[in-house]
Parts: sequence; C-alpha cells; structure tokens
Amino acid sequence: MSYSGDEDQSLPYDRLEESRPQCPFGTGGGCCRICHMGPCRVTDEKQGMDRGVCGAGPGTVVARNLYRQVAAGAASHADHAREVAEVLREVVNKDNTTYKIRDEQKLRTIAKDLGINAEGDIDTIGKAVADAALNDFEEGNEGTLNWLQRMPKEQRQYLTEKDIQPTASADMEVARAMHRTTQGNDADSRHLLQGTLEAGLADGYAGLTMGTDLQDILFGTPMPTTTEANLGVLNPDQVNIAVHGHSPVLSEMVVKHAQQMEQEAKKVGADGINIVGICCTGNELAQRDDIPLAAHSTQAEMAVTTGSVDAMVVDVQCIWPGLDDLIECHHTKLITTTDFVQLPEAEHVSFNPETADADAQEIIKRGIDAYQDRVERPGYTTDVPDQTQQAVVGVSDKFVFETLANANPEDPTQPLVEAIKSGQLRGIVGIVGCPNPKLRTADMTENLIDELLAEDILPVVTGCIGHIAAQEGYLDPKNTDKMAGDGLATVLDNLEEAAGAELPPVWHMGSCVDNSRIGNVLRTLSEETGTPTRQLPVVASAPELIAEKAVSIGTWALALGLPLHVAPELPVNHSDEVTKILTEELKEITGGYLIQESDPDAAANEIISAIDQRREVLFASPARGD
Ligand code: NFS
Repeated sequence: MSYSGDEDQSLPYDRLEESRPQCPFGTGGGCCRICHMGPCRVTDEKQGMDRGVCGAGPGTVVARNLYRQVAAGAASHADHAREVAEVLREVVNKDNTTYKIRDEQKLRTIAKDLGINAEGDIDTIGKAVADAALNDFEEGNEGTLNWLQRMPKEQRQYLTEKDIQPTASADMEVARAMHRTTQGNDADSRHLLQGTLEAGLADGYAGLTMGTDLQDILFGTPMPTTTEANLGVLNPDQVNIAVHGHSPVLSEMVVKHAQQMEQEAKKVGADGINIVGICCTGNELAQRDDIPLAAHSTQAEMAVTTGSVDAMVVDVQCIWPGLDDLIECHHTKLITTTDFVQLPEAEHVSFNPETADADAQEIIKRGIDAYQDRVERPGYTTDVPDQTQQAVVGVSDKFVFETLANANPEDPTQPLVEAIKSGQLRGIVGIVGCPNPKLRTADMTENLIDELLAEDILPVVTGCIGHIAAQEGYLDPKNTDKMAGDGLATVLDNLEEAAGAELPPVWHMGSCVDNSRIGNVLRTLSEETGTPTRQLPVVASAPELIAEKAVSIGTWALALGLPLHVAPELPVNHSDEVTKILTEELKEITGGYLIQESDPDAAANEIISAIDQRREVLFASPARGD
C-alpha cells in the first residue's frame, strides 16, 4: 500500500528516519536500565564491556530484558482476557443484559475441556467457566493455570517433566517476572529464560486462548466471510467511524448501535454510518460482522490523513501517540474509551460493559457531530485513495475442523495428514504480528508469503499481518491458482466441496489473540495423530514484529516446540550465551528454536528448511502420522 498522506505531516516512516541511528545496545539487548548506577552497556562483542556496575554480565542483562518484554506482552493479553471473563460473569449472573451468550456449543466444549460438567443449564456452565477463568488471575492457588488444560497434552507433559510450567496465576507470573528481574535478584540467564518460557505459556493460555474462547462464547465463533480491505473502504459521503484497538467488548457495541443510529446520521446529510476496523479490532469485526479492514496499526495515521475519518475510537494496545499529534490538523475526533489509556489531545468517553449501550451511543453521536463539522468546514476536502481489495476472513479453527469432518467424517484429520505426507502440503507457517516500518518498505511479509506459497506451504495469518495479506489479495480465492504452488492449489481445490466455498491461498485466522486458533489446530493435529507438536512441520513467523506482545506470542510458540522466525532480530545479540540457548539449545528443551533473519529470501529459505527437517524426521518414523 503506497498511500503516505500529505508531505508536511509526520508519519511512521518519517519518524523512523529521524530516530536513526538507533542505539546498538538497545537493539542487541545489552542496555541495562534496571538500576541507577547505570545505564550500563554490556556486550560479548567487545572486550572490556562484559560487566555492568553491579557485575551483571551480558547473559543476565539480555535475559532479564527479554523476560520483561514477555511479561509485558503476557500482561496485555491476560488483562484483555480478564475483561472478557468479567463480562461473561456479569452475563451469567444476570447483572448485564446487553451482552449475551452467542455460542452455547463453544461454551460447552470449553467447559468439557476444563473438566467442568458441560451438561444442563447454560448459565450454570457459564458461571463455572467464568469462575475458572477469573481464578487464573488469583493468587494463592496450587498447581498451574486452569486454561493450561487447553494446551496440547503431550507437549504439556513434556514441559512439566522439564519443570517448565507457569504458576496458577497469570498475574503472579507477571509480578514474579518483574520481581525476579529487579537489580540484585535472579542473575542466572538459563533460569531467567525458563521463567520467560513460563510467562509465554501464561500468555498463550490465560491470555490468547482464554481471550479467544470467551470472545467466541459472547460474540460468536467466526466462520469465513468476505469483506473489503484497504483505505478505499472509507466513504467520504458517510460518517466514518474507525474502531481501533483490541476488544470486541467495545467494538461490537459500536457496530450494534451504528446500525440503530443510521437515521441520525442521515438527518445531518450523511449517507449513513460506515464502521471500519483498524488493527486487531479490525480483524475481530471483519470476521464476525463483515466490517471492512481499513488499516493495520502502522497505517492508522494514514487513515486520518485522508481527512475522511470522523471518529477514531480506541480502546487498548497498539494506539500510537502519533495519532494524537495528527488530529490537530484534522476534524477527526480521537476518542479514548479505556480509563487507563488516555492521550492528551483525545476526548475521553469512559466505556464500561455495565453502561455499554449508552456509552456506544455517545461515541457514535460524537462521530456524527464530527461529520457535520467536516462538511461545514470551508474548503475542507478529503483524499481517500481508490484502493480496495476483496478478502475472505474468519477461517477459524471451527471452520477448519468442520471442513475436514465434511471431507472425511470417519477420520477428520486424515485429509490433512495425507496432504502433508504426500508433500502436496509441505507444511504450515503461522505468519503473525505487526507491520514494522523497518521492514514494510522491503515488503518483508509479501515476499515471505510469495515464497512459501510457491513451495506448497500454507501461510496462516493473524493480527496486522492479516491486513497486509488482505490488502495484497492473498485472502482472495480468485488468486489461489495463481499464487499457490501446484500441490497446495490442489489441496485447496480438493477441500472446496467440503468447505462449501472456494478457499483463499492464505488463511486469515483472526486477531492476535486468535493465534490461539492456530494453537488449537496444532493441538488437534498432535493429539489425533499421536505426533508431538515439536515434530510437526509447522513454523511460526513474526516477520515484522513491533510489540512486546508479539515477543510473548513468539515465546509461547517456542514453548510449544515450534521453530520461531523473527524480524527484526530480538534484542539478544549482545549475549552469546542467550543467543546460543535460544537458537540451538532450546531444541533439546522445548523442541522449538529461534531463527533470526531479516532478509526475506534468506528467511523463507530457513523456514522451508526447518519444515523439511521436520518432515524428514516425521516420515522416517513409521509410528507417526500413519
Ligand atoms: Ni498484534 Fe494487534 Fe497489530 Fe502487532 Fe498490534 S494490533 S495484538 S501487536 S501492531 S499485530
């Protein structure tokens, strides 16, 4: 996507240039700011720089920094999941009638998986599930997280034997991570990395998986649907309300009330209300409500520069402060809604699930007011690029399982296993995470997807990578035969009848918390075929990561035993020891390992060879996958 707005407005790419050169110690993880004797810069790369003032070496400093990043990511996802769990509890207690249980079947499935009686009254089951969820944030429990029961069983057992298991509270995991990494505490890099993996598991289950599970219960489990992507979905004749952030608890209410307030928009001369989605909220709304995917997080400011966004409504995470500067030059109302997330120039509407209807109406009313302001401003013009692209989104785990069951009711995993075995489907790569301006200019994601598709490897995308894939036509079934290698195209064509629709060459599985859906497919494949996850020809890639959340998701993938490709490189290079543990020794610990590669061709080659190595081991072993 080439649109970059007016030249006099500072956008991410400009600010990246201004921030260069970036500090090599920060980039390599060797900058320690944990106490006030420093900041210290430590590295294995240069003699005489191997100790901070307290005596901490590069291994300690790098491992502590990484652990803190993962704890921050886990905190974000766990807090997200907790909010949804609280709404579920309000619903089943009849304290909130705005939200409803929309997927009873999913609720029963989750209850069963958690060992809760899944028969009988839905509110009783819902209460037990909400209690189990909220219990995962309480201190003082024995054992581990309830939601860890959603993990592939064999890998869970394998890690438990190696003493890698989070405590029973996600909050405690985060608090302990902060405590352990304070000055003068845990200094054993190997031990710190074990804690890092545990925090990654806490994210994967009490964050991602719980978040998706409970959102599906309250808002419905997505099934494939077609929507439009790119900035061209903004319509200057309508009240454009962009919903940006992560929580469907807010955005679903905005969608609901926008439909009911169309007449009010028409009264001020608009053609209606156009809700568009940005970043992960975009994915959530696209897959459940067909809302168009306007922009990924790095394009959010570009959406404002079109002059057509009347309200930018934000909740939590990935809301760049650059938006706040930008709205000064535009009529756009930037509306924060979470009491702990505020921006100095924004308007704040405190959104609470208990008053969701009134709050959402107020937000939309402000959007309508801003539209009126826009059209009445003398000489004010809009500049919406004529760019849209059709995209199939919402290829959920449920859809995958149903399609496979339709294809072979006797043995649903068989078509997938056969396709993998024959090599027509060489492997699967979860391409997840963010659009980093450092790598956007090189089309990192697009190049990687092209190369994997050509090699019969199925890319499964989430998060902002989902937006990139949508904008570039990878989610359009029209492109399957053109973009996918012959083997992969055949697999997709063969599944068409069972799927009830044509399948796109790249599968959109949702938002970043919906990486759990990839985890669920992995689990089913592992448990149904008796193959450990650490042997499956599946790789995770975050080819343009930005957020700490992406690092914690990646750590979860490492804990599941997957090779993890990242670009830009994780800040670990100043410690040879930490780098060696993550890129090599981890293979013997979790089965996963880190691949650091920022060149798209080299990254594709390394990912393909990781898949092939697994294929060789897997198919040399007669007991597996047969
Ligand atoms: Ni994921 Fe979603 Fe986007 Fe990156 Fe941010 S929106 S949670 S972190 S930037 S993919």
